[in-house]
Amino acid sequence: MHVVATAGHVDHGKSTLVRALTGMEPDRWAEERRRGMTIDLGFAWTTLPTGGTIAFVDVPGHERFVPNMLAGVGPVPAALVVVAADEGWMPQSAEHLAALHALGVSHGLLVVTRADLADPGPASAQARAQLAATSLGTVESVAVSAVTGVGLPDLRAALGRLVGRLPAPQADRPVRLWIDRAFTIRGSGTVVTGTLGGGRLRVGDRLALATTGEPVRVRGLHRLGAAEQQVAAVARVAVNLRGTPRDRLGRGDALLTPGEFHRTDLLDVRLAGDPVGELPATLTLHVGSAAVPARVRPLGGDTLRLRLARPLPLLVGDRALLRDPGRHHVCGGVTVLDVAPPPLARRGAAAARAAVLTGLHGRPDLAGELRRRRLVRAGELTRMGITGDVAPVVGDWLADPGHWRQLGVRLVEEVTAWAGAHPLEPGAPVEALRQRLGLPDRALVEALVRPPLTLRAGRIGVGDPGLPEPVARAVDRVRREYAAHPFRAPEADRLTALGLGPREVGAAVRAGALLRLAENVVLLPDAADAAVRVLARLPQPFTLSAARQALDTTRRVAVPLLELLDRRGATRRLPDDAREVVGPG
Ligand SMILES: Nc1nc2c(ncn2[C@@H]2O[C@H](COP(=O)(O)OP(=O)(O)OP(=O)(O)O)[C@@H](O)[C@H]2O)c(=O)[nH]1
Ligand SMILES: [Mg+2]
Repeated sequence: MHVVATAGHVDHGKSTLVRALTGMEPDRWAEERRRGMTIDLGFAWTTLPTGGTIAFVDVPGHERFVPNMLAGVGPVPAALVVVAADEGWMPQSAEHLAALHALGVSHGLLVVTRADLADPGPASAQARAQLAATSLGTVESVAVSAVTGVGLPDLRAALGRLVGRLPAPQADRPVRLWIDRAFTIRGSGTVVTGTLGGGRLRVGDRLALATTGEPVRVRGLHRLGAAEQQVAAVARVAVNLRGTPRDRLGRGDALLTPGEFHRTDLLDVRLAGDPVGELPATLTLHVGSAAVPARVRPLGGDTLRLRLARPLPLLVGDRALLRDPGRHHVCGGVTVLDVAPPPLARRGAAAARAAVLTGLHGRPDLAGELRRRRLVRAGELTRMGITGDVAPVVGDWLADPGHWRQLGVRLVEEVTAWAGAHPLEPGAPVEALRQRLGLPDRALVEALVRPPLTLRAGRIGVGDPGLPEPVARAVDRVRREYAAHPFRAPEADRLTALGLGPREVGAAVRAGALLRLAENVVLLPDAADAAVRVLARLPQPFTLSAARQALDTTRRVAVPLLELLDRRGATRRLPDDAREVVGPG
């Protein structure tokens, strides 16, 4: 299916033309038929001689209803520009064309209607000249009369050629369905309609509302009035939502594939149109079917920062337009450059930002985005419409290669500085390094570790982070001195004499080089297993005194050592305070 919108001045015969082509009534409201004027969007469809289906979004021409017109045109890639032979080019012909141009619509036809009332030649020439200067460029033109039927077969053939030129739909993309109508059907509940430009909808899908983020569930789908299990882009579609009250949504909201879009109320854009310095402070941004008040801040050149009255699910490269509703004036077309721009706090920040934006063109540029953001989650970029093939540094973190190398160098510096300041600690804690480097995730710090850095137990050191060198030497001396009496703990002053003050003892214990039994009571770490072997040779159960003698040590050591072995489950304390070694069986 293809979707084409009408455009043109009030009363120039848009709805009559759609009716003649489709046999369907685009003016749905009684008031529209009574007044002979379209107020809101209308929808109708037909089969082309080529076999394809074409759906029309029929828009109102009256100047009061331009916002409705924009909601219909926003998500549609092609337009039928309608001009009446007997009236020629008129103000809303111009405003509608300005809107199509601002949105970058590049596919269309010129239809000169009411050709039975006047020679279509002059109106056609006039309109073609206007179109030629816009994104539509040179288009086919057809003169028709809905009264006599003249030109309608030619128009059908031209429509076949037009839709043949439209870009192929991308059905594998996430869904962003801009809602253009919302209503209630008794017995079914809330129904929304829209032009599905990309992606695929299925009954049962879970989607999210763009405005509030709240989840919704697809209960039923209609395409061209018929129920379907799934609908792929491009299509006009009606979606019945399960359990979502009608007042939760409306035109300008969107149904989104959950988690796939970044919603933003702050964006940087390029404006093609009026000089940015002369814009009013508040304008309306039209994108998709949405119309949202926007505070306008010129940055420099043709770039602006927009602060929206409510967040929208926008992608880099989206086309939108800015309009001044008071003056009935399309200020220009907007290309979204950045949907997550940095704050402009410092003086001169706006000018600096404008300089950055000069290099942006709204085409997703992953390498450039990484250069500017330096470190960002891949999912975050995808949600902004920026995809590409770059391997993450860890998890889904993407890094600018230059920045990543520099972080690696800084990490070595920080670890070295830490080792200087804390010579007895086995390396710097990852969390402390994360803070020093200002990184958002510890996994990034760990991913930066490469020789000569080593990571062990949540700390990063240079070389072996286990045991600081002076402590290792002192522990060695203890080992030599106590080899013959492995259960005799050195007294505090003996430890000090061996170079093990309280801080060094702490470092050795943390590194597992000494076993602490109690304050100032340390043994070598293998002493515990050795003790179990000695105790196992005693008649079971044994007393504290028997253990002390067998281990050739004092109560000062024996009491906490046995308690440690109890805790480890190597020995068991009996009710009469005797113990037994817990056998391997
Ligand atoms: N004679 C003649 N009258 C036409 C033709 N097409 C439309 N009309 C008449 O022109 C008037 C306006 O037609 P519409 O189709 O309502 O015009 P429109 O462009 O949809 O108007 P809006 O929706 O209000 O912008 C109606 O009275 C139509 O009958 C035509 O080809 N020949
Ligand atoms: Mg109409």
